[in-house]
Amino acid sequence: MKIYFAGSIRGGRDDKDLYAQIIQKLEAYGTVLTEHIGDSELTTFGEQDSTDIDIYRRDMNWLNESNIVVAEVTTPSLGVGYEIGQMEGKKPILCLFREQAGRRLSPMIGGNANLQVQEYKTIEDIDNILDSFFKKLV
Ligand code: 6K6
Repeated sequence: MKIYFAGSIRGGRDDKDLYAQIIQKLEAYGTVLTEHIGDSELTTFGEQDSTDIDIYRRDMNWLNESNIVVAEVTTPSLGVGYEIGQMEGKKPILCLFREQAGRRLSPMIGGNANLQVQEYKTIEDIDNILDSFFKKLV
């Protein structure tokens, strides 16, 4: 099982530690192609030695070769929205949104019946969400 984990980079890195925790949980279900998204060293400026063209090509290849996409969508990110849109209807997509005062999910994600959107409050809630998502796949 190849898993593409999507999370905000240039959209803001406030949730980077949370991404790392989700990636760790996802590793119980398969290979996460995008482990770097949880890297605490990475800032909104991103990798110094890759060009944007290289990053786009590499990520699109990984997206196409993945079996499923899991996106953490609490921090709004153009890149994450684009990745979800590109894979919509092609493979199962789980979107995780953390309930927080003052944050509302875009209707293009929250109102989209092609996506599985799950709201959660704490990292502990993720275990059950992943469990039922992966059970439904088989
Ligand atoms: C790596 C880590 C931090 O910065 C980098 C270099 N930049 C990127 N590397 C890999 N994937 C990227 C990078 N920038 C964006 N992406 C892809 O877009 C990821 O797959 C994320 O899911 C998504 C984030 O988009 P933005 O718009 O928040 O950057």
